[in-house]
Amino acid sequence: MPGATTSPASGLSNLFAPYLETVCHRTAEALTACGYRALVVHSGSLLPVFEDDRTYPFEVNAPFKVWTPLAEPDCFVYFQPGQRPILVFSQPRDYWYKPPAPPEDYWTEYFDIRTCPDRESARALLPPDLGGTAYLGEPFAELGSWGVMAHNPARLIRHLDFGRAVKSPYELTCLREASRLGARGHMAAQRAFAAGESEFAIELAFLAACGLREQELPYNPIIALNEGGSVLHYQVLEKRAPAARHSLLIDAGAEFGGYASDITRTYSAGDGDFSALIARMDTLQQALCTGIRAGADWREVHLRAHRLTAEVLQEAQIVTCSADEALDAGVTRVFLPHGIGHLLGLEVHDAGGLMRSPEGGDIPRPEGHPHLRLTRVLTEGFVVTMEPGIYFIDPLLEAARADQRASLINWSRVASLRKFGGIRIEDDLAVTATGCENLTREAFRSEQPGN
Ligand SMILES: [Mn+2]
Repeated sequence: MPGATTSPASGLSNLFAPYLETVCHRTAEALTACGYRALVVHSGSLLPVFEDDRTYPFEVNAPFKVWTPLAEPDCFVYFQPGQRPILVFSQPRDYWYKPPAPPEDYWTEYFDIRTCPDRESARALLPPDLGGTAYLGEPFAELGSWGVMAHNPARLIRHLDFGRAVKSPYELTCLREASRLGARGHMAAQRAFAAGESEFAIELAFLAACGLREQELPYNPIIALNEGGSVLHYQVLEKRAPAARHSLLIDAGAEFGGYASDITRTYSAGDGDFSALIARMDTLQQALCTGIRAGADWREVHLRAHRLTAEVLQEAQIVTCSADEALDAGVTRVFLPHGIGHLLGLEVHDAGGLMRSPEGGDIPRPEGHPHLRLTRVLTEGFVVTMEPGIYFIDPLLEAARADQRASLINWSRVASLRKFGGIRIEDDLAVTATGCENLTREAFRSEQPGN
């Protein structure tokens, strides 16, 4: 994979075989349960820009990445239970662009690979009768004549997505590598911040250290100096460094084998008071990580995060009341308006976080917490993020100031902290029977110079 100078590819082949077996087994069960004979998955098409001869950057979709880390447009995976999966590989005959070479990697020996020059000719390389076949992917013009049974059937997608939450040893290896690449990027970003660079220059430092281009990242990095940190998905990437430097909030991850890391760190430019608050949030984050193991109910983890946040708000004199009062009055939600974490995998916010079972039904979010993306009880093999935060968000503060919460908030303290934007500390955790493996902290340790 690009930039993976310590690529674990040699070990991946041995891990990929049992992983693919699991995928085949899971898919066979889902097909049977939903009444299909086979599955065809499309990697996606290049999307042209209106009135131009260019296309938008290609993004391969997750259902395709389940089968192969190949990130090329107009490829198809066909799977019929009991048979070797077919990969139809699209290699355009083109002299404007360099056609991709047929894949030769740790995963290719497990597929029957057939090469075609374009999407139209892909059909002839698939079985003639697709009558009992479900199609997954963005529909395209010729698909109507392919004779598939169903396009993106919701029940089947649900069955497949539910199983994706549990990661195999192969997937964990990819996630560890994505974490290492991400940690390298974060360490370079921290140095760029210390050197007084702009948000844009910090992003360039991150990309260079990961060895990835922007479109290869699992999500657009959030790189916010000063009060920008109060915007949860801040996207500006200011090209000029601000006159005064207070803080950096960087939420950025890397990708390996199609799997994402999702990492956030917050730094103070020197202010001791804000540094102490970051350290306090780090302690809170680690306390939350300590409670993660198979059997933990994520809704309780989220509510516990709010209790601990209330204590920090009280200790840091951001609220004028007790921690209990802050919690009961909903004041913690002013400072922490997002969920405490989510599933992580082929997508940064991975599928299936609310599902009660593959058959149907969602597990409701706790009342008053509409943004929580995960409500399931954790199982061994789940990979989740743990991302507590405290932010000084103007619209939420204004709303609190206009109602009964106003008297519970220390407004002069808030005014002095506003320029720092906020704090978020986010690690990726692989859940085990008795605890969890912190992929992010381990990655930072292993990427430390001298290791
Ligand atoms: Mn996250």
